[in-house]
Amino acid sequence: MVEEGPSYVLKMVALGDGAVGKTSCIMRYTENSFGESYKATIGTNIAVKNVEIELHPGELSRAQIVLWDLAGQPTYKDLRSRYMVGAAIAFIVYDVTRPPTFLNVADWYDNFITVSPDAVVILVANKVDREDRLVPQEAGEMFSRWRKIDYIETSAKTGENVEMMFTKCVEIAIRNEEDRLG
Ligand code: G3D
Ligand code: MG
Repeated sequence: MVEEGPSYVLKMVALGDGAVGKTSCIMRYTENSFGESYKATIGTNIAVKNVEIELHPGELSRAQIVLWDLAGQPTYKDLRSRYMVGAAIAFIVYDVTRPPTFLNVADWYDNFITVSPDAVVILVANKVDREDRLVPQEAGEMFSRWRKIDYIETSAKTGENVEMMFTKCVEIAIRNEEDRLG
């Protein structure tokens, strides 16, 4: 028997430079699609995903993940206050074919952690399906060890690791909520 456990609403924000694949990861996760037209929308997009996770044997925790995604080429200034405030989770994406997007990860991280110091953060190396990769795995792992955050390699195109990335941080965020609420 699996019992009804507690339910949570978790805000999750997408961070990272323009065109790294933030929207594509969200589309892959919420609709299992790639290259659809949602990304033409202007402003902040909100997508919702309901998940059920068996964190403790025999008890299902439910969570509604509210995903915030800025359209266009975000700058740090766009990401002040309202966008990042109250986020339980952030995923910071870079494009492994474009080193400058990796070099900006530290700024994205610092900006976010100032606003939401207790949030779960995961670093996402996206577009690993591409043959013209330039940022090696070691670079992402270095950042991950330095800041003590998780690191994962994804392809929104093939779907590789995308679901796992979301599930992983949602699980950690739910555990944090549980600890916080006692
Ligand atoms: P953003 O939301 O971070 O700005 P998008 O990025 O999700 O809009 O993606 C930017 C471009 O990268 C899109 O191409 C998209 O199809 C492509 N892309 C995203 N993720 C991947 C991936 O994992 N692999 C590959 N090969 N391409 C990816 P266009 O051509 O539409 O600009
Ligand atoms: Mg986008």
